[in-house]
Amino acid sequence: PRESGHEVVGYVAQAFLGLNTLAFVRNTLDSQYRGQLGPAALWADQIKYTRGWTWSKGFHFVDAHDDPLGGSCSVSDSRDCKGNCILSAITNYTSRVQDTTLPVSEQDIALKFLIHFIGDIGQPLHCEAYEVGGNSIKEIFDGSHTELHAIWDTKIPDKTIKNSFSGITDYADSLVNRIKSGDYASVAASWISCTDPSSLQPKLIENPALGLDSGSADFNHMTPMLHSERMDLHCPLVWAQDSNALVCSTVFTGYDDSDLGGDYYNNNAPVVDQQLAKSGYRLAAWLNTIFDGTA
Ligand code: DCM
Ligand code: DCM
Ligand code: ZN
Repeated sequence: PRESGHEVVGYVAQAFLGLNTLAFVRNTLDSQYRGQLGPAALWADQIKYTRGWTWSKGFHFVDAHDDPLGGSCSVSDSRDCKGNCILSAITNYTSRVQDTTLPVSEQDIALKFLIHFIGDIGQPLHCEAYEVGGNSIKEIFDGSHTELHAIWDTKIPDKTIKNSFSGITDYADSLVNRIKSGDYASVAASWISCTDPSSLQPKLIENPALGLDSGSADFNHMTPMLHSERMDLHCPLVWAQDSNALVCSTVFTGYDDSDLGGDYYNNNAPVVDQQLAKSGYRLAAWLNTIFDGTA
């Protein structure tokens, strides 16, 4: 299924791109996307089960081994990101997107991964190990059988769009307005308080596994790529901790056997609005810091 949330994040970010960032996006992003981060945000899900790309599946989340039902939420890179996860993936693609020694096609891949992962890291259940990030928790939402993870990824944003907006871009526009001059205006600066990708760069290592292009026969045989202790995971870790805290404060609060399309939706739709707005604003600030030298 199409992931409207990812597209929303891309469209929100688009509204805040600086001139040099926009020029980079237009010159680098696959021409089919016409310079639009929204549609390009879907690419990482579209390819992840296809031949040659399955190594990227584990980059979409970090399995935080905390205890949300016991009321204790936390993310630790040493405990939860052994090998690879969304933290090391964001760090790695942050380096690659700005590595001009790489072919443009590789910078394009890095950009498309970043657009997607900065969306995923804002989803609380992408920063939680419990029940495979909620994928194993069966639920009913508006009469349909689904899982808690999918409710957060898809059902809640889709219902919001259906209830209140004419479509994905209309929803994104409303979030942009809330950031610029609405209820998010006073908090948006705090969403991007960790936005210095340059601090990551010097610590990055060459990455033979991800240097391969998608036509390479070795693509399915990647050696574990990154060692988190050799990288500065700082901002991605801060973002994951921010999302993971919501697992304790709201995802498993007021959650029962009833249809989650009712009170649970009403309680959590504002959280999803905020996380999509936040991820879009962060994505723009992250790219602007790289390509415009200012958030
Ligand atoms: N997905 C896809 N193509 C597939 C399988 C799944 O696009 N062959 C999408 C649908 C899921 C989504 O991946 O809802 C989950 O990805 P994530 O939440 O990491 O964005
Ligand atoms: N996912 C997650 N945590 C995991 C495993 C998967 O957050 N431990 C996410 C990735 C996709 C969705 O759940 O968004 C479905 O995963 P998959 O397509 O790998 O079944
Ligand atoms: Zn994903």
